[in-house]
Amino acid sequence: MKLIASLTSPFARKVRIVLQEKRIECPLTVDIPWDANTQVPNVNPLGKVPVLVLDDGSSLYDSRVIVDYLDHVSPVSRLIPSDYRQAIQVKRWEALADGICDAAAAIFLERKRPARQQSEDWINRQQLKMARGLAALSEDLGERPWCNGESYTLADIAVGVCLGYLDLRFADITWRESYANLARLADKLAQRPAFADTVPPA
Ligand SMILES: N[C@@H](CCC(=O)N[C@@H](CS)C(=O)NCC(=O)O)C(=O)O
Repeated sequence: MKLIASLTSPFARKVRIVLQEKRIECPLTVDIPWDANTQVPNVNPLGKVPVLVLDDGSSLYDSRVIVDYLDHVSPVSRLIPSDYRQAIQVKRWEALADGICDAAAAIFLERKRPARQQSEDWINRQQLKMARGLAALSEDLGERPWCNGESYTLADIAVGVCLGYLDLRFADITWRESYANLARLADKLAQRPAFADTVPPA
């Protein structure tokens, strides 16, 4: 098994954290899907990372499928509850956090285009998704210690990775000032070796 990922992708970081939390050994191949010589389309027709290449040569994508797979192949540190309703709640948190990352990545890419090709309407639309998404994360977390239930789950990983991606790409978004509860969660998660070891390079 090997993971193909870029070091800045929040989706790939989510998978890398899950691998570490579950003590699954898996070599990492760094491949940036925007590079001219990328090999990613050979293993994922969508040309996106992360991709998990299994021992039989088949590939798994996207990150949500991969983390689901990893949580089921090893019983160590279950990150998705076995109860179906609880599992769906965790997956909903993940969908929200990933969706904020999608909007953030869309803005990041749009801003890399030549100025005259950029659409402010498009950027505004993505900014609204991010703003509403952050407000929903904070509202749903409330004063509880973890996103779902009484323990650390994939929901916390997805939210922590999302907040880390905002810090990487949007230092001007002062989410810590607006949402003290998210800041508390992020600080707690940052103490975990799996988070500390996967901080994206600046
Ligand atoms: N829903 C996907 C999103 C993956 C994704 O957007 N990855 C980005 C890097 S952060 C990528 O590979 N982009 C290349 C492209 O869109 O062509 C997942 O969860 O894995």
